[in-house]
Amino acid sequence: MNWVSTMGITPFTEKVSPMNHLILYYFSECPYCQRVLRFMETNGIQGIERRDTHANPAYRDELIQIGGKSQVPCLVNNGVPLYESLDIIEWLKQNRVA
Ligand SMILES: N[C@@H](CCC(=O)N[C@@H](CS)C(=O)NCC(=O)O)C(=O)O
Repeated sequence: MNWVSTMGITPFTEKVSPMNHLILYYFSECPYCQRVLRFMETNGIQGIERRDTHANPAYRDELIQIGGKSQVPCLVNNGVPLYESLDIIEWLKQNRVA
């Protein structure tokens, strides 16, 4: 237990805690997805599964099931969807220990 966990924030360490199953739905031509992917790359964020909704239409269907729409990027945290690239980046900043 540390200050991060007492605040209910799950830190990104080298590997995201197995408590959090994080999936980023995206497709590579999408500039908003590129924004999120670039942020992840620049900040060395690993441990987020990537599901390309153009390469695999089943992932698109899955995203619609989870979040009600096919918009990407969408970060799904333990089944809870978060849309909007800037909100995703903000969430990543808030939940990451530098
Ligand atoms: N404001 C959103 C825009 C996201 C967006 O417009 N994504 C497009 C792809 S670039 C999209 O998902 N369109 C609907 C679709 O493809 O089903 C963000 O910043 O994430």
